Amino acid sequence: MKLLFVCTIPLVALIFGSSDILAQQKKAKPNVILIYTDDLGYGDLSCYGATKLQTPNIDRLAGRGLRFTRAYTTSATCTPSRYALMTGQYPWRKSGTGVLPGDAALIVPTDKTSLPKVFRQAGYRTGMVGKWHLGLGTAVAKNWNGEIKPGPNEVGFDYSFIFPATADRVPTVFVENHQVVALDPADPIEVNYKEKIGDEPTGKEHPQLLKMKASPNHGHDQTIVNGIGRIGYMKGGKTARWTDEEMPLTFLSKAEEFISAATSEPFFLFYSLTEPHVPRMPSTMFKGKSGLGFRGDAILQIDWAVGEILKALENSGKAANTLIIFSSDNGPVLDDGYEDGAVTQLNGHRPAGVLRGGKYSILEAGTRVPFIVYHPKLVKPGISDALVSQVDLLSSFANFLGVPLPPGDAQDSQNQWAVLNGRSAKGRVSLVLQGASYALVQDNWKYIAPSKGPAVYQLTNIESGHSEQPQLYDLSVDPGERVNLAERYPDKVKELAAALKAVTAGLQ
Ligand code: NG6
Ligand code: CA
Repeated sequence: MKLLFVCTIPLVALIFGSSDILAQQKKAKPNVILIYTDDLGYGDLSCYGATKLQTPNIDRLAGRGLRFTRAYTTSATCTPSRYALMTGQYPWRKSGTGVLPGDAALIVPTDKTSLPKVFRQAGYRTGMVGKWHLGLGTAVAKNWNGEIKPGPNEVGFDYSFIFPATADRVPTVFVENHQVVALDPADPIEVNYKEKIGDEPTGKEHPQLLKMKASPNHGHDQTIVNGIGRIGYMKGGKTARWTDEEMPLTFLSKAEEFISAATSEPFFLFYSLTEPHVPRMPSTMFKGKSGLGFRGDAILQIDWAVGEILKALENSGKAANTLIIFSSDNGPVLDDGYEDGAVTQLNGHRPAGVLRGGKYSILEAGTRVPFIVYHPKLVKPGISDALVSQVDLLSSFANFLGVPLPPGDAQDSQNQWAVLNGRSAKGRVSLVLQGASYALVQDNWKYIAPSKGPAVYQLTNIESGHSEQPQLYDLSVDPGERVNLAERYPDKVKELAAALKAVTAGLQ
């Protein structure tokens, strides 16, 4: 069949002209949108069992698409998970891939394969809108007022509209391609993570100026922007600073523009939402809507944005050939720096669902995340219990699009295309997780390597999973990791510890 296809192309090309054929071939490739949320938990969506809030648009994706129950990010925080997504490499193989400050240099290599480059090589137009958090420029010291590079464009995106780090870190500005948006050259930006610069009030010195209180000891009490204390100090760039309440609309309109600009070429859009990461400051239309505080409101805001993207696809006639992946970069946290009602108005909502732990944790809730794949034709709908990791997206799309990977690149990324499209239920044999410690999931077993540290993180009140004893759980009957079976199955512990060691040899 394949041979026949290959042989017929030149003949048809002779008749219709080869550029038409190429256009035809290009057209058949699906557009791909990766919707990536920030700190959304396994139990935060109604299609994953939440009852205290409803997410009808995401539920619609899940209902018509493939909903995974055992999909993981590589890490329990943002930067490393995103590094793995972009490179196809476990982040702990490279030092300096932990949560980055807002002035960090780019950590993704520009001379290697990346997820957007795979699409680009297959003839796609690639775009990124939203949270970046993988560093910009070649050094911490950089001129925010000139051309800021390398960044997402050098990693493989033809177009980018981002904010540099997290919404709680300075500089609180958007960067479009290489330039800060709406910057007044007469009011240049300076950023400092070591000491206060400029004479603007900080959250620490002037807490009465804050519209949302910073939680004690978290450190979100430095430069105040839009009434919210941030991590880090900045001065200047007054006209360029964002208004948090507008953020979802800004990102959505940039995503919509990117979608509607696509004509003959297929596109890949990395739509990287900031919700429900702190500071949660939803738009007025969502404030108070969930009854669960601003965190719940932010989740409703995500659902709305997903609905708007679906509408944009329908309206532009692109819905029939667009594949959508929806997921999160790490697990949930309630108090991550601000008193925003997430704790006091939780109202019985369970952000982690049945899982134990949360963001930062090596327990399941740190890295097991919602993961939905939808395409009206290519993806067989249903529920998949296959083991998959986000690090696999790179190889899976490379395989699907026929893009060869240079040897040595994307070394941890496995081709799981048949699993992602629902044709196979057999996912990975094993994967490595990074949080408070390291863990190996193999079949239904999870082994957590012994580590030292607090059992519960004091600031966030999250169980870390630290234990000086090995931990072994049977996730098929105990996804909540309640019963440590390590003493009962010492041989299994040995086997999995050795397997983890083999993968992580040379760990940094
Ligand atoms: C932590 C911050 C937290 C959040 C996180 C990054 C403190 C005490 N807490 O260090 O508020 O910004 O980093 O989150 O500084 S992530 O989702 O981008 O990984
Ligand atoms: Ca995150």
